[in-house]
Amino acid sequence: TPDVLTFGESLVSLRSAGPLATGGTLTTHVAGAEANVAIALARLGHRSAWVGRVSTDELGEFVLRQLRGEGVDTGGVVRDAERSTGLMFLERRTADLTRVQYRRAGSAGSALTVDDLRAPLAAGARVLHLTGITPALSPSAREATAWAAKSAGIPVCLDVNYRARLWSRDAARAVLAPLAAHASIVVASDDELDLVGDVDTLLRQGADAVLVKLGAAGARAHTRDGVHHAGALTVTAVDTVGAGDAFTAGYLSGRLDGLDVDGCLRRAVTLGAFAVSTSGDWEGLPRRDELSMLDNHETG
Ligand code: KDG
Repeated sequence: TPDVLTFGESLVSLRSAGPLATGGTLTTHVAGAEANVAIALARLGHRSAWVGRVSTDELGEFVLRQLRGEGVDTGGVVRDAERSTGLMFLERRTADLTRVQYRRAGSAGSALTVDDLRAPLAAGARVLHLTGITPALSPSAREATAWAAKSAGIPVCLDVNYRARLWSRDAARAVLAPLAAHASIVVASDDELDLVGDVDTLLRQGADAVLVKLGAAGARAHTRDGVHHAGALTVTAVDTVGAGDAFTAGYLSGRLDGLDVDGCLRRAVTLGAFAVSTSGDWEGLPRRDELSMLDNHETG
């Protein structure tokens, strides 16, 4: 059984080196917040499994090959012959600013159902990781996410991951706050916290840790024993996409290794630093023997 089971939508990400409107070469990548977490964990030597729907064509094959190539278990993936794999265009607009467009409405990934998750959940894992992106994709994906959070029977990690292009803050709040009540670990950036309620309520509802990402100021972990803080490592930011996923994977990795909260936070900000200082959602993430590469970078 995997250490971490996660599910959601994986997309084919087409990246341009400059503004999309001026054309040029696109490079092909796999994206998706949950896939990013699964890959980050596998790089560190943990067993991770990703479940979701992908098309039966070459794009679906590409997603699966990439995940498998990174050592992610894809045994539970459903091939959907009716629908196409969702696309994401990512343009580099300025040296350190990227912009995203989706072509994912009606995609295979958005057609996820409760039935897709039954067997993988029954097989078990140490942690179930889910994000607030999946319930924004369709009514059936929303139902699947709520069902999984409720019936997991294992600790649940929820990364809020609010995506303004998918739904409004009010719509997100109505779905994500009840979801967070089932989570042992809640991850949010400071501007997302109001979508899942306040820290005290989350801790009272049973969360062990509420992680608040503060960007260049690092991150805080609120626990029943108090507040812990870790500064961000000072690195040159080239691409922040995927940094939150790397952060979450770092924290989960620390938990799986039995580290204390400070150790988990330290690993989380380290993975975040790898993600922002390399290009791609996950391509630049470290293997376990590379974790100490940034140790001489100061925390800000
Ligand atoms: O966290 C990075 C993700 O935003 C990206 O990989 C695509 O999952 C994605 C999404 O829905 O935005």
